[in-house]
Amino acid sequence: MQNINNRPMRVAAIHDLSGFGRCSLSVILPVLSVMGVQVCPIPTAVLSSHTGGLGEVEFRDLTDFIQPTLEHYKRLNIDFECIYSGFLGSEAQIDHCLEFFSTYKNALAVVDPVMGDHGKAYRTYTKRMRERMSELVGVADLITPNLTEASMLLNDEYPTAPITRTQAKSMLVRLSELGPKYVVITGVSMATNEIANIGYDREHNSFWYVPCDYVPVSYPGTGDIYASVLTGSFLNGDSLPMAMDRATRFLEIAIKTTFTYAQDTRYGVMLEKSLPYLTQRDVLNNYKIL
Ligand code: PXL
Repeated sequence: MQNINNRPMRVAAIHDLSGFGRCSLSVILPVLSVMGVQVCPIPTAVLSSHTGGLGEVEFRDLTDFIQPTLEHYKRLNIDFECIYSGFLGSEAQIDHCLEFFSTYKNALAVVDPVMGDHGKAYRTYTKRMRERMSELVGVADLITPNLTEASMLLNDEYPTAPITRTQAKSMLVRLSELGPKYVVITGVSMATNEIANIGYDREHNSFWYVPCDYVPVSYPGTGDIYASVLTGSFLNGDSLPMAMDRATRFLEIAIKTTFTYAQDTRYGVMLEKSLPYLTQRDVLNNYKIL
């Protein structure tokens, strides 16, 4: 997709680069590229692997890289259609992301508030960082927390039981009240016995529900892939439910494909086998009204 500037849409992606385990920039780059979007990666840290159970990880913090990178881009006078932040390695990085968002005010501000999963915070996330994440969420147009992160942002107890439509809508609206006009919560166990991704578009006051096939395993990086497909889809002109549907269907393909190979789940999803799906511009309609 070309925009009015006669070039592909351009995204500044402020995330970590984890070498092994298929998450963060390692998956964000191929996903957005194959969707026809240019990614300018701004690594917040370099790690030998993700932190999800692969032992002692080599970690180099790159906090002092972000702000000078922004200064360079300002000197170059380049524009971005989207600023997209994710896993952050230190509290100061939140300030640097805020600077990025305020510099490119017209860009779509996507914040994936990567903080935890399965009801628990990631070990690199301090209490203070979790608190400050709400400031970043406050300037976002679109956020994509999983249920753990949504509960943390709202200071709610993590719901251990499936949630009702009313509870789901309440969480979406309260998250939107923090700032973002589009909210998507991923991996929600619903009282209907389905796992679904749910969304809210404040401007149109519409609530969306996209059920997913249940697979009895969980892989790291799937949140990064989901948020990236959603962002790419949005930049390509899809509506919120269409983008949610595209991201959900892609994750289903990637997860099911990987599951058939019975690989160690810590190695992430076999993106290499699934990426061709994203070159299609199918019209999807598996979304429902929540
Ligand atoms: O996918 C989220 C993520 C990103 N970056 C790092 C991680 C994780 C999840 O474990 O460890 C370094």
